[in-house]
Amino acid sequence: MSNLLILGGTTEANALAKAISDQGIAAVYSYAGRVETPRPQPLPVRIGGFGGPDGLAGYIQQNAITHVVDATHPFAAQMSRNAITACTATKTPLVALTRPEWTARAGDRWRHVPDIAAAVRELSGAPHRVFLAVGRMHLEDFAAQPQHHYLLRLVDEPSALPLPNCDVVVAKGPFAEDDDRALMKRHDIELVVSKNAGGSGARAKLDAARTLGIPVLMIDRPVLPQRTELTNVVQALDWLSHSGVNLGV
Ligand code: 3Y8
Ligand code: NAP
Repeated sequence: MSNLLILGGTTEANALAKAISDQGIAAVYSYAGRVETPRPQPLPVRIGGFGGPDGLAGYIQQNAITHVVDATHPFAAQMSRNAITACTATKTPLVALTRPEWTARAGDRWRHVPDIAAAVRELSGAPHRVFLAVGRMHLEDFAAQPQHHYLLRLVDEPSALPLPNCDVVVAKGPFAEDDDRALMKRHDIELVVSKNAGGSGARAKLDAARTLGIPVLMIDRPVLPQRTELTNVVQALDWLSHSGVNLGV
């Protein structure tokens, strides 16, 4: 009898959860608990860390988890590393459901940096109006460059902000290009800072930047250990079926 653990928090994880639920397969959807009201799921949900790789291994054993699908975000590197460690230790089949990196197209004005620290260094120099669309967790890093006027987009209303000169938009994606274009024009944005998240939910700002001729500082993904990676739900269902999961219909 199979019992899946989906490490979630992305558009792809949500699409997989619906497919798994529709197939009547036993599964649990896991959130870290980063935001106040995470999207409801058609599966049982658990919220919160596992307590490192050993905690995850214990969870797998105590809950008779038979397969793990790591459908977390490409920047959720620690969770992905822990999943590899725990699934190796417990001999549990693991697959990653991720999305291809975004690549620049004609008209894009991208400058790549290897990580968030390098993006912060790139922001030294004269003040600009910067759309800092990388969420909340790394805002403190950008306090090293307080000279800019920042537009921040956050999932929840912030309690305190480490940046003296900023406007805040509270919004949860997926986002649309027209809305992001209007937002960037309204705030007279001169530079966009973005993670190379991939997928459709966060790319609106890049399409808007191209249309408006605004440069983008693109933060490359953290490097992860080797694992099987799939990029759509059909592939994930096929992998599950070949890993012994009886797909209902
Ligand atoms: C808690 C669970 C769906 C899935 C929604 C995707 C798309 C919209 C775009 C911008 C970029 C950012 C951020 C972003 C997007 C999807 C997807 C995606 C980027 C939710 C969610 C959780 C989180 C956590 C949150 C982080 C933050 C990052 C905001 C749910 C809404 C910036 C990533 O306040 C915080 O602590 C926020 C933390 C991790 C990155 C950061 O460093 O702050 N995501 N986002 C998950 C958990 O608890 O396990 O409510 O649905 C999910 C989604 N956010 O179709 O509904 O799949 O990528 N999420 C980035 O790309 O840089 C916003 O504003 O342009
Ligand atoms: P992270 O830095 O890789 O993980 C840090 C710790 O958070 C993990 O070691 C684990 O704690 C816990 N954790 C992370 N994801 C979890 C999950 N799905 N279920 C249970 N525990 C989880 O992760 P992150 O970047 O903070 O991402 C957190 C969540 O937000 C993930 O669900 C991710 O998919 C989603 N998300 C992240 C981004 C982003 O930009 N980072 C963007 C969109 C969505 P323990 O060690 O205690 O087990």
